[in-house]
Amino acid sequence: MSELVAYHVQDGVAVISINNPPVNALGPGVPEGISNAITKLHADHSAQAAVLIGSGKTFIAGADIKQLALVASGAQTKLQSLSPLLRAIEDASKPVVCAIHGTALGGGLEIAMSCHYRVAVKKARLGQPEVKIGIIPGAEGTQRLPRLIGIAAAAELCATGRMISAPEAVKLGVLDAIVGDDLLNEAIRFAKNCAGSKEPHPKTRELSKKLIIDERTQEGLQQLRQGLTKKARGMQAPARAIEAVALTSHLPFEEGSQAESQLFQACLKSSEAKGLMHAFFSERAVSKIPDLPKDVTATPIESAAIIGAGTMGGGITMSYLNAGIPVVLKEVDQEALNRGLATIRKNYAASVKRGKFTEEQVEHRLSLLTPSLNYEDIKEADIVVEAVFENLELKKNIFAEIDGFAKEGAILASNTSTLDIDQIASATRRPESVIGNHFFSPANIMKLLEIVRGSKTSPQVIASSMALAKRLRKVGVLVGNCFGFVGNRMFNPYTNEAQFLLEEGASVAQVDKALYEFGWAMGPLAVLDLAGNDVGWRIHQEVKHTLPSDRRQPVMTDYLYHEKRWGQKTGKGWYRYEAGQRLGLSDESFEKVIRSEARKAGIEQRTITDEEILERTLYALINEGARILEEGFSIRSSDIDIIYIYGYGFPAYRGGPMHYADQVGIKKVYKRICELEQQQGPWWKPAPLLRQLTESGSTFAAFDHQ
Ligand code: 3H9
Repeated sequence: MSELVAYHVQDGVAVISINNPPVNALGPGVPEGISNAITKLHADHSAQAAVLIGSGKTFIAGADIKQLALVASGAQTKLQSLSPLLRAIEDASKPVVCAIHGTALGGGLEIAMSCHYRVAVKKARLGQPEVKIGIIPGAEGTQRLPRLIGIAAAAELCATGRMISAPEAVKLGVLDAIVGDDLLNEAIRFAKNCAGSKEPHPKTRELSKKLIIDERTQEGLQQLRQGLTKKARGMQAPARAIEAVALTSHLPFEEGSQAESQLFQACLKSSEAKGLMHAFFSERAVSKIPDLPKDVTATPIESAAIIGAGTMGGGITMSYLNAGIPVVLKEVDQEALNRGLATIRKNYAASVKRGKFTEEQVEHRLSLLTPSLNYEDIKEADIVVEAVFENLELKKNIFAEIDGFAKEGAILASNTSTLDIDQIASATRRPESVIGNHFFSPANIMKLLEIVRGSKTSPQVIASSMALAKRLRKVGVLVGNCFGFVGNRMFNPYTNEAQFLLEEGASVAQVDKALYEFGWAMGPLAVLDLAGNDVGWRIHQEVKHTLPSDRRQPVMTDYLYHEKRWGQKTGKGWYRYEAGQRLGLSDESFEKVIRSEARKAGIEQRTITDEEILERTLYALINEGARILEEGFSIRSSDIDIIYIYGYGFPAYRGGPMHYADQVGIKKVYKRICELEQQQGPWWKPAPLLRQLTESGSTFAAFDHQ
């Protein structure tokens, strides 16, 4: 028997346990091991039934995504089919009971559905999450699940990838029973009962209930498709998952499974699968910090103090409260404090209205909040987070104050989005405790947390911030201390280029539409209006004296500021906004001003294609990303991808800007940037790393693994 799958008989029942840590993925050897165990079961007179169970913390979390990624990238040509194994389990002469704890996902659920019965502990979760990595269930999941729970419910689960709890799974009909936490013994008892039954043991593939698309189902599928056009914009897999599930209404199991297999193969070869699988592994790679000593431990964070109750401070406070961490929220005066508290309450009330939280949950969260006007009150906090206006002197003053009150060992974090952490740390007597925790707005919603290490930040403070990010349900990415860190440093050339394209003849709507259709959550000009053009102007005032004189600057910056075209907050910016509306409308008169200002600046007007818009904005992003990488401000190119997916709305199915560059081809990107340097000017100088990768025929992915 393979070491990955063990077989022993306990109390007259064969226990087949899978032991492939950490998540019992169906890597090479696991399907074979289960198959051998089923063969053994046939001949084993000491066993009247079998229990299939996962060792460690979970049942099977699905096919091995590393292997899928090899096939998706073309590095491996064939993927072993699971169908023969599923048939072998289902046709076993003795009942097979699947015992689930942790998660049964993807191929794991498909194996579970080929067993005659399924039981699980209450905390188990089940699902077909394949669409989240750009594929559909490929081992009969789209054909078996509808046979258990009907077309409408199966389509929803396969198209959204939503995981369900064990109680929901019982209700839907995926599970036969929830059992106590002594899973193995409970499952053995269940299996013995089944073995004693005279009834034939159910085979999912032979079930045919609820396989008709009646009017109600039709409506449900229609609604599902509509929802996906918004939530899964630009993606193929969800629609293909629905298509595969719907086949059960008119194709017998065998034919349906073959059709599913073809759809699965098509998805597996898509750039969407490559992008999403890259994002899956990149998200998990961010926690690996090469120079962090192995023995460093994170300080547990049991209480926090937030300085500043503005938009960011309020959102950060909610993130902590949502994670069950008590917060002292400090402001300078009662009015500002009241305003901040009112916004927090308003946001929570909206969450209750949307059904995200119950009244009780909100009450509990608010009971963890202590408003304050005194630094005295931050004394007990394990972490103090400064979230005030983006001004270096102000932040330094505040850190000097914090230093006087915070307890020894407390983490002192700044939510600065651009400023120098070392300068901020220099205002304290303990720079080793100071770190950047850059949240993204709205901070209670956005998943990214840029964690900025200063030159003196201690390994323990870094490890603690990384652990804290997980607790706050954020993706924490460690970055270096350069102006704008990773995200905003790259965003600047990206949005500049968007503005240059306007100045050369594109319209506001054209630029945004091209990038929205590429898959970004919003176009760059709409983002500037959301963030506030006054904020951009202020940052520009701080840095303009440091910029090289030959660096092209957008011509509209001062105009936007002085005309109060600050964006959504003043009802006009790049777009105009109707009262209470967030959707920007084209503003013809303003477009004329752009044309005239551009002409005044001597900029020639011409027709701009969508292709040029995409190249110039995206390549500007990639070029800066390459520079950040070679300067060591990001550990991996894939960390940059995660920052852009979770912080800036870059489409996950394109894998992030650096993965996108690999997909386009580094050589092509480099060549075009060289041309742009000639046509546009020195700010397009290619990053040396791009040249180096081009010359060695390498990629960002390969650079990460050096
Ligand atoms: C599929 O099944 C297709 C089929 O229809 C048919 C095919 C023929 N493979 O997330 P964590 C690794 S498609 C390989 O930090 P958690 C992960 O990279 C698959 N590796 O833990 C990490 O490695 P490392 C459908 C995997 O407790 C480690 O395990 N299934 C896989 O927060 C821990 O992961 C899915 O899409 C995998 N399938 O969450 C499920 N899964 O330590 C994807 C995990 O080296 N997985 N790893 O960085 C998940 O959603 C979460 O990992 C899970 C655990 C909820 C299971």
